[in-house]
Amino acid sequence: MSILLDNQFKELPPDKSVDTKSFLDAVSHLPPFFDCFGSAVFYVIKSDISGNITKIRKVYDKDPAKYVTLQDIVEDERETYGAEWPKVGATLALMWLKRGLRFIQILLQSLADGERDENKPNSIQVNVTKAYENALKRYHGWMVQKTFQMALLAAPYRTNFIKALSKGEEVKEEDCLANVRQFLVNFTATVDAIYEMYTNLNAELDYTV
Ligand code: 03F
Repeated sequence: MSILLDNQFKELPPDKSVDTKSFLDAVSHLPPFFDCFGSAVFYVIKSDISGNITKIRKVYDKDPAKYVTLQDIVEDERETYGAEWPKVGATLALMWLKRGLRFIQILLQSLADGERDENKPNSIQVNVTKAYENALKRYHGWMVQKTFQMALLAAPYRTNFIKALSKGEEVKEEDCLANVRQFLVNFTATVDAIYEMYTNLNAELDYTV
């Protein structure tokens, strides 16, 4: 079965609030996926994503009844931290986590849409670069952009990447891409909702690391 469909994100309610527990359960299936890439640079990315999930879960676990939605956490931290907010706590962790999720979303969407470099049809570099430029590049200084260049060179081939998404089974590319499209429905809606929340609460920051 597809690793994606085994770990689908939940459909959002009409008010587009994101249930904290379901969200944390769904995103926690992403980091183990990085182990199958093999290059050390993915360890850095995996740690960053896992670290942010842990930071949000820590806050949630303090009082699950109080923090039912992600917005409950962000609004509570706005009260608690005053002038330090939003560059603090789970608010900051989710700010960065959502950028990584946007990266993954754009990458998968681009693959599902069949975008490819005709000269290198088995490379996903064009898809990865598109995702990076849209989701992350503006937040990265020179050093981190170099790290990206390294990760880009270590990017798996399309066929291997698609195999990994299907847990290593031999599946037809078209079947796997159909699963990707299915996964993207709730995943995209969730990522969009988090971005919208950051805009509405004025919680977005624009500094580079
Ligand atoms: C800031 C920053 N985090 C951190 O400094 C940088 C980390 C390394 C980023 C390296 C560039 C990665 C580019 C991706 C290339 C991938 C090639 C893919 C090939 C397939 C923040 O960190 C902290 O997070 C925050 O807690 C802290 O407090 O200022 C704050 C303080 O700093 C980032 O820029 C976030 C990086 C997220 C990268 C996500 C990349 C995902 C890559 C691959 C996805 C593969 C698809 C998986 C599909 C799985 C389906 C099951």
